[in-house]
Amino acid sequence: MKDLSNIVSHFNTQGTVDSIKPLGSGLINDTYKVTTQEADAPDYVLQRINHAIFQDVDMLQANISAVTHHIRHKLEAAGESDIDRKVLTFLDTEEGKGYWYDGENYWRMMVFIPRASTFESVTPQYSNYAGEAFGNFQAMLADLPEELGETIPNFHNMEFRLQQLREAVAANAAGRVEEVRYYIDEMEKRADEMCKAERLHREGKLPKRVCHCDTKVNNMMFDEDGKVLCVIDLDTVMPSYIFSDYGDFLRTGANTGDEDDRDLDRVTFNMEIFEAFTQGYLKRAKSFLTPIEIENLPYAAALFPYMQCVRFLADYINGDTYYKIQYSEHNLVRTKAQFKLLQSVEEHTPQMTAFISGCLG
Ligand code: GN1
Ligand code: MG
Repeated sequence: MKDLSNIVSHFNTQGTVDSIKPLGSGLINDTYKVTTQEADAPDYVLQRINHAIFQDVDMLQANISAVTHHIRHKLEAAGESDIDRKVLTFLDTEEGKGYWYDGENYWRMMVFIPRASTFESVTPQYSNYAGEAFGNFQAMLADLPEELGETIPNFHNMEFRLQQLREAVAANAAGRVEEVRYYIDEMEKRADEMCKAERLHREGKLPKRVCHCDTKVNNMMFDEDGKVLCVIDLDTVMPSYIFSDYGDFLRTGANTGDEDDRDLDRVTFNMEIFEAFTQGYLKRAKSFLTPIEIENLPYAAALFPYMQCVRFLADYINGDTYYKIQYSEHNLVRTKAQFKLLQSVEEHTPQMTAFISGCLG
């Protein structure tokens, strides 16, 4: 706490720090809530940036700053109220930088959004708002003047993720390959189909747009009435296929179980959530999406459980070097749960396709 207060003291905050406590359940960065004593001073969020993963912190913070300023201007121009709760506000350090380097770690701070909640699962109604919110998010960023960097190169590139899995299998660093052979084979069976986005892009048929790329359901802030205030966790905002945002929300929001559920009977794809989310998303996004993007939304719904399965599996094989884990087979449990979800999504493909056609009619 003493060290953390010292870090906070390098930022231009208001008020006196009262407490600093861990916040949220992210798998990558360490997040804390900084509470201030005075009623008229805001509370803050302090984050230690995972520098092993986000290696170019200048690029990271430049992306986030471009995106948050652009959204703020859009909200102002639209005459929106309550803007401070609808876009994140990052603090500068006393030297005017967006982060503080303490010689070992990189830290940043933002204003804590009051009276807002995050959820690990959502109702159909909330999903509908979430769909609209991601559609809006992409629409607002469509005319971003800055070109964003890839904060994690090839982040949602399926060919690259498969290559990482194959490298992990070849190295077999933790001696776990035989144990997971079934899942490796299941991933390989689908590899060609799942790399479709990369092929379409190479053929000039699929654009990259500014996307959020981590649209887990718990990365959205909801207000007291269940309306989406804003999308948080902006580290991975970068050019990608719209499939990223559409697919990763469904991967988390439409899963009836948990991302790391041990009970696979709980893990299924919830079509009610799918329908509500898709309806909200298309309401906002159909005006700018191309027919190929729309036609491939069911593919996107499968791609993200698949990609996450490949990533968890590779990390398990590597001996758990990327994701935070709580117990030794955690990444294997996650792999199995994502695979079960993928199978459920696959069963629903014809229904998804039919529903999407209906939304366009
Ligand atoms: C990570 O930071 P967090 O927990 O929101 C990961 C995502 C994964 C997710 C799986 C930078 O997100 O890509 O989908 O875990 N972020 C990074 O839960 O790898
Ligand atoms: Mg998060």
